[in-house]
Amino acid sequence: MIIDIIGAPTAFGQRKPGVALGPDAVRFCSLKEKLEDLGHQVNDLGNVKGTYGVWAGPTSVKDDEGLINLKEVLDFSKVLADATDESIEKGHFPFIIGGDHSLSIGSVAGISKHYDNLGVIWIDAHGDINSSLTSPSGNIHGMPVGVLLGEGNEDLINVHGDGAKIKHENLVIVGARDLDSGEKAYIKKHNIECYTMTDIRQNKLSNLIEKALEKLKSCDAIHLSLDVDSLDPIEMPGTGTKVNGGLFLAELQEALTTLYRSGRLVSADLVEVNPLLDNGNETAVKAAELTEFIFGKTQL
Ligand code: DIR
Ligand code: MN
Ligand code: MN
Ligand code: MN
Repeated sequence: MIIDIIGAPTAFGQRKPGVALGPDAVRFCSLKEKLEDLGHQVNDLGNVKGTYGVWAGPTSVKDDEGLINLKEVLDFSKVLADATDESIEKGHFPFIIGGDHSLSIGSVAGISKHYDNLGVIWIDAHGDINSSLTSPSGNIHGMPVGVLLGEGNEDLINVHGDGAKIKHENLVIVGARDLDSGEKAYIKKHNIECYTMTDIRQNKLSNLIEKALEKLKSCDAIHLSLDVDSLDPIEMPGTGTKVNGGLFLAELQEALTTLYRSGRLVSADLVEVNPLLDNGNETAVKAAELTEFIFGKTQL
């Protein structure tokens, strides 16, 4: 396949400096060469740039609706949506490296334009399914799934085309272990498929990915959104909101192999690598290695 690497160095969805350095850190781990070695053609499109730069200094100022950095997130989302839309238009596989998870508002908006029923597999310690009404923090990186489902701020919902970008039945959340009470209620109310860490420990991750693929069988394409905080902090120390009791690298590699072999993935985000919180460059190196499994690496 033809892979477009799109750096998305935004940090406006949360409050810890450093996550905007994620795209370059992962890229510097010979990412392009690794993917070329798997037989793909790889275009590194560089980093997307919003009007407000990469970092305006941490702020915790909430607007009247309870959101932090709304105009910056909105601006970045629009620019990124144009980039992913163009990549899919060309028949390429956009691989978006973040940056905080608010970037998925834009990345998925651009991709979903091309599909009637885009399926999304969201691998994360968190649900990211808050809205301004339920968010305890005001951080928009905790809201992209909510926005994509059509909840919360209208301007965010309407980025790159009016209305919700995904349907409740086309979403599967994997690895959840730190859901806010409003998120739990929302997931139950809308009967959203959600495999928690307990489910994963009882059933094996790659089997649950098979189940997710079955659940999404009527989708015309699948997008993977991979938050590195889904992995245990022992594996990925360099990320902003670590939660103990997470995935191990080997089981995620196996699950990504299952996903790749389905042949149904058309795009992916890899988010929340924060080099300033890393133990050396461990998280960036492991993120690059994990990416190889998204694109078909086998161990033999
Ligand atoms: C929390 C944390 N649920 C929030 N979310 C994070 O702020 O909405 N998402 N860390 O990745
Ligand atoms: Mn996330
Ligand atoms: Mn997370
Ligand atoms: Mn519904």
